[in-house]
Amino acid sequence: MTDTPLVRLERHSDVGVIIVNNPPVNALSPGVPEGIIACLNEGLADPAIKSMVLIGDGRSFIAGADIRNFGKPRPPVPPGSRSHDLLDLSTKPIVAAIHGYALGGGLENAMACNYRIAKRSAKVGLPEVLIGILPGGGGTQRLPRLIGPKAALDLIVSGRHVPAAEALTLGIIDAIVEDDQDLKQAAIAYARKVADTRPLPQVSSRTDKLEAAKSDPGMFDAKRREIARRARNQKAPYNCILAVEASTQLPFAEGLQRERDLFNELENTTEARALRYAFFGEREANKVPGLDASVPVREIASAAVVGAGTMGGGIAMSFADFGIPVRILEATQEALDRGMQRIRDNYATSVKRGSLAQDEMERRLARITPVMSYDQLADADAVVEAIFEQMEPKKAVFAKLDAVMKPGALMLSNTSALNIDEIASATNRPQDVAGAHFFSPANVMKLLEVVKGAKTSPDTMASTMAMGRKIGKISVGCGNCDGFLANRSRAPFNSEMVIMLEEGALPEQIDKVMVDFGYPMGPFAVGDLAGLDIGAEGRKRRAAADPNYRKLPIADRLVEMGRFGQKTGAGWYRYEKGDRTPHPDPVVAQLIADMGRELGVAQHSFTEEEILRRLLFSSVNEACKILEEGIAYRSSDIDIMWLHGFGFPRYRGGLMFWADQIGPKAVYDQISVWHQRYGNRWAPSPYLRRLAESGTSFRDAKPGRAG
Ligand code: 3H9
Repeated sequence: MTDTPLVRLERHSDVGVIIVNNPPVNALSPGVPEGIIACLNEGLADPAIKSMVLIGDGRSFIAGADIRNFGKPRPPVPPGSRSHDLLDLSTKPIVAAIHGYALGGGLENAMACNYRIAKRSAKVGLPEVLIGILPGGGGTQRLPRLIGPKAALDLIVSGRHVPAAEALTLGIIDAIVEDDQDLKQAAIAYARKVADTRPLPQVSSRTDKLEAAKSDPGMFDAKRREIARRARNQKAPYNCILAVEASTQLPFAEGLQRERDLFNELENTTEARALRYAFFGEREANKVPGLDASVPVREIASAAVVGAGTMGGGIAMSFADFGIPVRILEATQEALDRGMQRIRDNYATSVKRGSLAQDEMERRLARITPVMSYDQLADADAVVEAIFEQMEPKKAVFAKLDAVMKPGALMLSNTSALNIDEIASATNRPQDVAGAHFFSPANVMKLLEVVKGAKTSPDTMASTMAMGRKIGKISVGCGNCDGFLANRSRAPFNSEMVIMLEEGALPEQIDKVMVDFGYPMGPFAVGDLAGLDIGAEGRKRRAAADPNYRKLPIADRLVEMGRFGQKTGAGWYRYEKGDRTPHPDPVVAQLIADMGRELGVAQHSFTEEEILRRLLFSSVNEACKILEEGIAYRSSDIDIMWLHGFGFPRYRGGLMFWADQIGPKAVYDQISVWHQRYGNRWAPSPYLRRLAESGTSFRDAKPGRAG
């Protein structure tokens, strides 16, 4: 018997069923490929077994290689002896039976089988590029043979998950099993049906689909051009293209070797390490210290939103998009109508773009009920306040909600900066109050910052985190302070970009550095998109609260001039009517030069590195203060917020991962120099100093004063 706890062979008379059992997702951890090979050999050696099935226990087929093992030394596996090589050589037919996910190495093993069947709800894909590598188990050579190089290129370079129905059309799978049918029984029946088929269909020996590449030799260069902007600074997408290209040029065995070489170039790049870190950081963010599985999570089956502005509307759409009925409240009929119209327009745009079907739009809209009285919100399981960012009106809303909401309702504020404890003080149930900070546009952006007030109960926190996940968000928890984790860590960046203008930099120069770094847009262009008047409000509030607050006179002057950004046709840039392209504006250049003189600031020229570091180090320093205060639970939470809230390039891991590549000591030394030169705003955080002295990375540092 070759059974191990990870893989076992079951005999169903003449069919051998190889079952992988490595919860939670049947990753190919050490022992799993070996177990598959052992069971395969046992099945081949047993004359009673005529055909075989490869299937997964639990919720998935096989979700791929065990990502935790990348970047660590592994014993070399000689060519030709991996599980996919041996499945490929089987003399008895093997049927891969897929449910849940067949991803990466999972699909690669399935493609080495002779047949593939999948449940209708299953998904398949080769998502390796999303963790900075390429399919290294034959996927780049088998998929082009199975579905043609062009379709394979599309799947491997995007890494997208393909639903079973599309997989059938493409030819990745041979049949679909309906979800109410028993997959194992269906696979056994299939295996019995094909038991005598010879020659066995073998993907590796197919060449018919490769012909397509001969008639379209330009497809690889076209793909390189297509991804040029999106994949800038990255290597994995280009190696994926080279590997698929090799499948059209080399015999199968040589193609496998080329795939291996291209894979080896990637495994330890900073890009791959950053993407693996982001993958695990997203899952780690779910875990709030002190909240374990014993904390009860309240079921959110209905929701309410107060305020039908841009944020409120987007939040209502987030609930409706995930099947949760939601009421949305406004004070006047006119505001309510305007809000509902904006929601309708947003959905209509998606329909026009082809990303949403008309009937689905109608279903989602039907889940959103406009109301004008607080009583109509009373029975919702969760309510999110999303009115404008001022304390007193927010407290008034919470007092009204306190009077009507049913006991146990989650009472959430979408504030991006205001004190949750003060908001909660307007109610008699501060234990039910938490921050639920959505990012704009709320129905699109994945981040939900969940803020714990002093009195927020563990189950309110756990339930709000779970609510976020239920509506497709990445929930990240944090403590309460002005700006919380996201906006507080970002604020110094926002100041520094304008302060550099006082010293002679131009918005377009700074934007270019950040776009080259990997941001989709430069920070000044983003400011114009969001509206410059919003930042001006926040600055007024901070200046009133803090006498040492560093003012930003250039930004304030711009707002005084009525330049609010795209919506007024001018901001940091000028805009042609009906066009969102930012054009550098001589009026702004003149304003910057005049203000620099007026303020008496010495002018100098900037290197790209100085711009990048001035912006990001200022935020790293603030993030260290946040970690020291225990507002952030771990440094990777800051990174996940920057990835999903601020467009930080994922392949750089996030603010703190990026800073770790430079090293806390080098960051500290530079900040100390700027502290001398620019004064207090650059005072280095003691936490950062301790890391620099002890040689501890941000990643390994513990939050809190001991960090
Ligand atoms: C590859 O295959 C390379 C090959 O070409 C061969 C090269 C030689 N490894 O996401 P969830 C953990 S590269 C290790 O919350 P869901 C995850 O961390 C791989 N761990 O569930 C979490 O742990 P915890 C290509 C993994 O239902 C738990 O499982 N494959 C792996 O929302 C549950 O995960 C991929 O890139 C893994 N491969 O989503 C697929 N996968 O509970 C990566 C998951 O401790 N995985 N875990 O936090 C996914 O995309 C999603 O996990 C999946 C399920 C869609 C499968």
